[in-house]
Amino acid sequence: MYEKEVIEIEHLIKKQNRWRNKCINLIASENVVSRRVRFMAGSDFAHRYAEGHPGERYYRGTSYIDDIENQLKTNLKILFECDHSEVRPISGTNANEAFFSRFVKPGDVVMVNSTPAGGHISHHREGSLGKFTRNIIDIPLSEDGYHMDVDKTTYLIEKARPKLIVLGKSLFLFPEPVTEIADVCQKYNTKIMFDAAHVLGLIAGKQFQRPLLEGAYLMTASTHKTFFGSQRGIILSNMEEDQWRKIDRGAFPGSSSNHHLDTLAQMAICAYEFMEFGEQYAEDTINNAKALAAELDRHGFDVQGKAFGYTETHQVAVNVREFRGGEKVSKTLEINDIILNMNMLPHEPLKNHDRPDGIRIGVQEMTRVGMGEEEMGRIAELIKECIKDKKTVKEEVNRFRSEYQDVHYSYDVIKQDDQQPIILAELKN
Ligand code: DSN
Repeated sequence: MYEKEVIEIEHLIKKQNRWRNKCINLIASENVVSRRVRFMAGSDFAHRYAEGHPGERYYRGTSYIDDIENQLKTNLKILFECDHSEVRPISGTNANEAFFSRFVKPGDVVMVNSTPAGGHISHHREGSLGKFTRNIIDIPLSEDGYHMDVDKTTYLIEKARPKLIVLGKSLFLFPEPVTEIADVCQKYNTKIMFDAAHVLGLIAGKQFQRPLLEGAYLMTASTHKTFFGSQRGIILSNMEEDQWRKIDRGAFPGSSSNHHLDTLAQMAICAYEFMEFGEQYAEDTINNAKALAAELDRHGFDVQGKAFGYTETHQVAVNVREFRGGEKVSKTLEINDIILNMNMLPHEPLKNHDRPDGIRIGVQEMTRVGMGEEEMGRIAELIKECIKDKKTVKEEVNRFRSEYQDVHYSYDVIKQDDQQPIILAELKN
């Protein structure tokens, strides 16, 4: 009865595959997985359950996922130089909730980055954190808006004695001063949580700060922005065993039951890819972001963070108010197959959230498909032609992107005998 509808959905999936493969994809929270990882999607694990930990499951039939999950946990501990890794949350928000639910009690004071300052929705009153306490206060910022004001924050920690301070954010240009606040936090027993969703790959690639070595109590993250995917969440820490056991219960049974074994198995491959190729990838990604920022500045755009070298991450933020704001600019770019998102900037009031001044650009996906600094120059030119010169650049965007179809920093280049040709044919549809 519904076969026509099923066929229509299949068409939509294929259209999406074809479309985003022709686009310049600049959403800072996305990335692509290698073909080898993509080919593993839809394995038998997609049908299975494995609640609990490897070797102590509530279900039978889990020996292979036990082996895979153990390898992933071990490799994450190596990559992030830590004692504990929790891989069962199925998203970054799910990882945050696993922690908040076991650590934050009603009335506890928690300090966070505000939404305009880039704080993630799960850190806020309306998001996950708000389910556990309403006493949420914003971290004071320095005048430029992209850095913490360490003196004011120290003062607030002394006065408000927060139980937790949440660092790391979604508009994330520069490192957080974990080392600078570690002593005062220790003095008042304020734990530092670092949400590394955006910068996980930059940390693993050793091109960014190392929060767990600098004094963070734990690090949460999603796994698919600057890390190689698949789409999941993790928690990493060096905390004491008895504390970790509580967080562990927050992940299961607290915030998930089955933990989506299909993407877990994919993630185990992604971790190996990152161990081999991640350092170079992280370095190239940051260099590309800096190059794109400088070129956009040269074309006259109001690129944020200029006094600090624009960015130390995969992101570039631009104030496009003079072009009728982020909503208008991101729509115009989308019509031309350049995909990015509008974003509030730190100077804006919350009420601007659906018509913000800014756009946020992430270069991590285009870096993974092989683009370098020269290509960043071309992307800046295309954005300028589209927004400042009001030209249609869609055809040129598609032509340009057609030259970057392979996923680099991966084992895709190694032929898998009978399998590889099938993958290539499938993805070209
Ligand atoms: N809100 C996402 C972003 O930064 O785009 C992260 O969950």
